[in-house]
Amino acid sequence: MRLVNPPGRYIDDIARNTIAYVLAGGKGTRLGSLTKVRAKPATPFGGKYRIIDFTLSNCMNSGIRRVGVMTQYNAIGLLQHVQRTWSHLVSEMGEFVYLLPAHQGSSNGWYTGTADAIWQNLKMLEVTDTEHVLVLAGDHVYSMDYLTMLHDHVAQNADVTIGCVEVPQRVGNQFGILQCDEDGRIHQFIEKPDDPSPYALPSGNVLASMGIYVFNKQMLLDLLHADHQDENSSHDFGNDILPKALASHKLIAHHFKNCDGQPGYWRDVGTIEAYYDASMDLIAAVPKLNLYNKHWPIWTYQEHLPPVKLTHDSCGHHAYAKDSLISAGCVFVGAQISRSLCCYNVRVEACAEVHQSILLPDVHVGANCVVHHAIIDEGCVIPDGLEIGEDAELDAQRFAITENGVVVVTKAHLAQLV
Ligand code: ADQ
Ligand code: ADP
Repeated sequence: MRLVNPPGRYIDDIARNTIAYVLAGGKGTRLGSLTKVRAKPATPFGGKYRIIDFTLSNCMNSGIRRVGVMTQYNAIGLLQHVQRTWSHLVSEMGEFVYLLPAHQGSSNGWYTGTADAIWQNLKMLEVTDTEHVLVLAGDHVYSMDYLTMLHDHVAQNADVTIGCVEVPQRVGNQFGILQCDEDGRIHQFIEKPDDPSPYALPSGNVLASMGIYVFNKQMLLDLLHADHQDENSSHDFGNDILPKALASHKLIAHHFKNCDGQPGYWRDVGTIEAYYDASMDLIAAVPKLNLYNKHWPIWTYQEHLPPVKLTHDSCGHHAYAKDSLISAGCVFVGAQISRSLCCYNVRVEACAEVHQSILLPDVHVGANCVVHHAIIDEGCVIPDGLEIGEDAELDAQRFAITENGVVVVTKAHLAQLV
């Protein structure tokens, strides 16, 4: 794998003098059964990727090749994936992706909050020649050129720049909400307000922090130092560092836009519903997130797998797939797949129907099954004839089901079926 920067791009001095910290240690409890066995950033997404691939690919494509990834809960799969994907970086050229698991930082403990995760890994800042620090999250799905944000930060002479997008008021309580003047200077930062309505923009939306920040190095050190002294702090950027920094520092909002000036596509896939919706967004004829953009590749690691195969069953039923994303190694035998996303190595047997569903890697759907409006977790074997997504009451007893009726099926659920 050779990393190339998009044509006409070069790694400029600002990118070269930036290091990125990727926060990948949250518990991910809102993703429910999907994150019981793996860290949220390691959750498969988009067929062949894992969620963290988006942030790390954005770094590499933006020319930021010095990255630390802070991990803690259920980290084994995440560590393995990041290691496999980025082991080829050229350390002689100062490129690296360091894995920074909790318990190995300066205090030997858990990361108590996002700011504490960085505090415990300041060594990475000390040993590198750095002007700017980019703080990112490992659980967002988007393609973003961080260099635009860095240039904005420098041009505005900001101390801290916060990436932001407009979101509807109804989801405003899940985000840090910003209020700023026409020049983008932030006057208020309210972390996850119960009622976001007072902060509504003329569009009716609210301006949400994407949880990604550019800091001037010294500013970050000062802020973290002050935070560390504060016994009442939860050591979190959204709750502590940013609201406090407002009084004494210049905080600027950077609106995430595509190169055509339109609002960029960004999703925090922190809940099952957001994960399901973002996956379904990919299936659209013209998806808002373009995985096929050769100038902005999403890098990942995947084992070598055979091509997708659609074949008829012994009774002559043909297999078909429409409006779907199908990954390598999948085999469909006389089965029908529609509006679905199949990760690698999925097998669907005779006369089974899969509709509006996400099948994670290595799923096996038995003959005559119906899978509708569901997420089937990695490695699940659905026994012949089982119907999922047809009877909400029954599904709620056997599996997990969201408010919007997305059924989540894990190996643990299947083991309990008699
Ligand atoms: P949340 O996403 O709710 O809000 P948080 O749970 O702190 O914030 O997670 C931010 C990132 O840090 C995630 O990638 C998570 O995995 C990671 N993380 C959490 N705790 C960690 C720890 N102890 N050690 C290492 N990593 C950890 C934040 C901001 C909001 C903003 C949203 C946007 O606080 O203001 O609107 O992100 O999604
Ligand atoms: P639209 O219907 O305006 O094209 P999208 O398909 O982009 O909206 O997104 C679906 C819904 O999710 C919209 O209501 C959109 O405003 C909202 N949304 C956009 N960004 C986010 C986000 N980051 N997190 C949660 N919801 C979002």
